[in-house]
Parts: sequence; structure tokens; C-alpha cells
Amino acid sequence: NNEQQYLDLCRYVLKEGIRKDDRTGTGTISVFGCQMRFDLQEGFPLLTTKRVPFRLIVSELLWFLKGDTNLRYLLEHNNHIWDEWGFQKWVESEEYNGPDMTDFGIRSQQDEEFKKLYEEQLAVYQQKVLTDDGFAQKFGDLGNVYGKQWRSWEGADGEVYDQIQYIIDEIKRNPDSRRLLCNAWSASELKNQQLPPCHYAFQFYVAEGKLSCMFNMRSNDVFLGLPFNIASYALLTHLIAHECGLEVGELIYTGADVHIYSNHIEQVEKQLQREPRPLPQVKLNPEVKSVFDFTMEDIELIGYDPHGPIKAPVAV
Ligand code: DHF
Ligand code: TMP
Repeated sequence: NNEQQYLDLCRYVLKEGIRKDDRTGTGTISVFGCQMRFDLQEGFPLLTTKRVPFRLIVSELLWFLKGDTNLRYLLEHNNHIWDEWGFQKWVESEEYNGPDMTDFGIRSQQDEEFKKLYEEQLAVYQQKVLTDDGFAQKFGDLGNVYGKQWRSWEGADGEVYDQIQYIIDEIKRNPDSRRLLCNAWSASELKNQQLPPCHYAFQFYVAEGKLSCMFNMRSNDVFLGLPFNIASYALLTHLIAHECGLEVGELIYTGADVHIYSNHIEQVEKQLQREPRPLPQVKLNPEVKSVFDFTMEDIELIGYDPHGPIKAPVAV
């Protein structure tokens, strides 16, 4: 079963992981270098041992594919997975004059009173991004993150490159290509990004009428990020296969600093007690031809019957 690999990875990190401090001040147990392979013919790899909110994965992926980097689209879709990184930009700016929000991520976990203040300010921020165009442009934008690099990479020659369109054209023209690659990591852009790309490159492979994908992560939060990352690249593979008239093949994950945060360990242990259930399937609207034309309604998840959600704080 596909999901077993994720559970085995969790067990491996718990057992072999080395204690390591990290940027967020939370602390992790971490291993360096691992791989997993998911057979996409077996079903859609959305975890069943906890409920993973599929619609958040869809709206995030459509946001990347639009080339969008502004939180407004995500907020319009009730998707809050990136809020903290936009909020950070605002509260660190000259224009912010509310209560001090230094280290809001950690402090809101430790101090109930501060948490209230933080949630108030976050609500103000969300409202302004949704309704105030000027504010959204300035503080709703995460910088030149995934969408920008995927769809409009700025070359050293001053030209703009659409890496996704290139891949699709190339798959149709030359499926044996070994250059079906998209790179989100750009040394000159790191300073313009609220968070440097975690999933920084991916590559496709066509054989026997099937499309496979390998994606690479420099740093991976096993409990919160990884279930999203697997499902997101699985969905991207389905979308591109759909446009190119291919079946789906394998999804291969390559992770570098693969870690469990110290405040996620109980949650992981709880999840490991649960039995995986049959995987769901995705169904794409056959009327839609181009990867870039999909909307939320065109992507359906069938037969998802997971165990209940397990909550955990995200390290900012
Ligand atoms: N930072 C850290 N420390 N870990 C991450 O996984 C991460 N991921 C980012 C941005 N920065 C990050 C973008 N992706 C959640 C999932 C993915 C994600 C960000 C956050 C998350 O909190 N998931 C919750 C549900 C959230 C909700 O329902 O709104 C979960 O239980 O899966
Ligand atoms: P870092 O930039 O210090 O590595 O912190 C980024 C954290 O976010 C790290 O825990 C990995 C996690 N992350 C994921 O696991 N998946 C993602 O898609 C993103 C954006 C972040």
C-alpha cells in the first residue's frame, strides 16, 4: 500500500532522527536523505490515517499554476495555509502600528493572552488583503515564490520563461526527453521570497504511455507539510497526464532534511496507531483540455473515507 511508505517514514524519523535545532526555534528530530515511491495507478495518495483537506491542496496547486503569488486568491478560496508568511511581511513593515508581533508563531503557542492579540491582528490582515487592493499588492504578496518561478522565470537574458508550458509542449513533442524539469530555486530570488522554496524542483518521465514525476524537497515537515506535498504533486501529475493523453505512472519523492517538529511527536504517534484505509480516486472533468483551465469544480475526489483530523501547530 502506498500510504504504508509514509507511515514507515514517520517511524524511521522517530527511531533514527537526530535532535536538531531549527530556524523557527521549535526543535526537530531529523534525518538527511530519503525516498518514497507511490504507484499512482493504485489510487490517489491522500493519507487516510488522518483527514487531509483536499480542497486546500487543489486551491494551492491552482494558485501555483495561475502563476499567482498573492494570498488574496487563497483567502477567496478559504485557504489559510500561507497566512502566517504574508502576515509576517506586514507586521515587520514600517506601516504596521499595532501591538508588537515579534515571534508571533512561537509566542501564540505559549501565551494565551498574546494569542488573542495575534488572532485579532491576523483577522485584520486577512480582511485587508481581501478588500484593499493597494494593501493586498504590498502585503498580500509572498514575493517571487512558486507561481512566479513556475510560470514566469526571469532569465539572465531578461526574457521570461514559462517552465510548465515548456514541459507540456516537450512531453507532447518529445516524450523521451530527459529535460522535463521545472526549477523553483533561484539564487538571485531568495531575498525576494517570504520563504525560499521547500519543494524546489520536479521532473517528469514518460514511458509505456505513463507519466511519472519526481519531486525534490530541501526541507520537509513530515507531519504537516509532507501529506500536502505528496497529494499536490500527485494531482499535478494527473493534470499534466490528462492534457497530454497519458496514464499516470509513479510519483517519486526525494527529501533532504526530513524532520518531525518536537511539538508534533504525540500527533505522529497517534496517527501510527491507525490502520490505513483504501485510497480515494481523483476524477477530472473530461471537458477541460488545458492544465491552466481547471477550476475547483473540475477536480473531484471520490471514495475518501479517512480517520479523523489530527491538529498540530505550524512552525513559522
Ligand atoms: N512551515 C512549516 N513549518 N511547515 C510546513 O509544512 C509549511 N508549509 C507551508 C508553509 N510553511 C510551512 C505551506 N503548506 C499546513 C499544511 C501545508 C502548508 C501549510 C500549513 C497546515 O497547517 N495544515 C493543517 C490544516 C490547515 C487548515 O485546515 O487550515 C493540517 O492539519 O494538515
Ligand atoms: P526552512 O525554510 O527553515 O527549511 O523552513 C521551512 C519549513 O516548512 C520546514 O519545516 C519545511 C516546511 N515546508 C514543508 O514541509 N513543505 C512545504 O511545502 C513548505 C512550503 C514548507
